[in-house]
Amino acid sequence: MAKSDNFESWLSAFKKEALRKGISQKTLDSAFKDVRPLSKVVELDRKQPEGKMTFVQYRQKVLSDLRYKQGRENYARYRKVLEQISKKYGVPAPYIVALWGMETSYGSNTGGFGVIPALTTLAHDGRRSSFFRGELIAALKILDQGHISLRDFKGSWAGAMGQNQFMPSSFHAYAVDENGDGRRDIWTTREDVFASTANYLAKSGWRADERWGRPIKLPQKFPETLVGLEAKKSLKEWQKLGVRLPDGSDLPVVEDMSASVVAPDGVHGPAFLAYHNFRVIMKWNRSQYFAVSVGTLADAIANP
Ligand SMILES: [Ca+2]
Repeated sequence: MAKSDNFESWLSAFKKEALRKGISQKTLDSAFKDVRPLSKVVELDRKQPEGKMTFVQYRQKVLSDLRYKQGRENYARYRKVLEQISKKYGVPAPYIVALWGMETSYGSNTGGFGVIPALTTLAHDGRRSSFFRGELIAALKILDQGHISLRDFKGSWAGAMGQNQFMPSSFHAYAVDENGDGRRDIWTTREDVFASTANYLAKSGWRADERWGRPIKLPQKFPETLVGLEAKKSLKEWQKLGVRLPDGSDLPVVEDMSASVVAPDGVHGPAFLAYHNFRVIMKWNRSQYFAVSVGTLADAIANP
């Protein structure tokens, strides 16, 4: 294939760019020693599951009993440090734990691909090369700054790294050195993992005194046109339109709060009020399935 024939020339041009952007020669020499495109990564990139799963199927898969159980256990185990971080960043601890659980099953499944080979493959491959080229530069900067050794620089096939699966650009924007050892270590230092997640949410506009949303019951014949993040109304208006809590009782009266109605499988499936923080979770991952699941898991962790 022409693609692999020209890999060496692609790489040498890329290295020149990286040098110009301030990456050290030493880092480039070690990071690209023996790096070749990984066919497994190209294969996985071509085969990403599309959104064919319903929300109910997705939820069943990602919110297993085990995930709930481990969420509560981990919340109890790390409660002290979680509450300190929660206070400092203004993000309730159960959301930090829920994102940790959703991303890597509480740190147990962080991905075994070398970040540099994986991102090199995707930057060279062409499908989304300019995005991954930027991520590869950002990844090299992480090595240059000494946050992690090359040997331990692991992530998903698409370059999402550590226990909260930050892309390298998110790492630079949001990762923090919470334990003060000079390294932002989202791979093995729990304080850094938790604080980096909290910082991401805080910087994305999290409102400390609001929840993500809540499950609701829609009235018969609720119009589809009112479903979705575009339609924003006060809780009072939703109440007037017949929206109720799941047990049929009235919505809470909070004067200045607006919400949207989210119903990922349509008006006859599960429905939710989505508050401002729902949109913040969607900055982390632009999927309503994901955001509802994070909120649901956080609620379950907070109220066992
Ligand atoms: Ca640290």
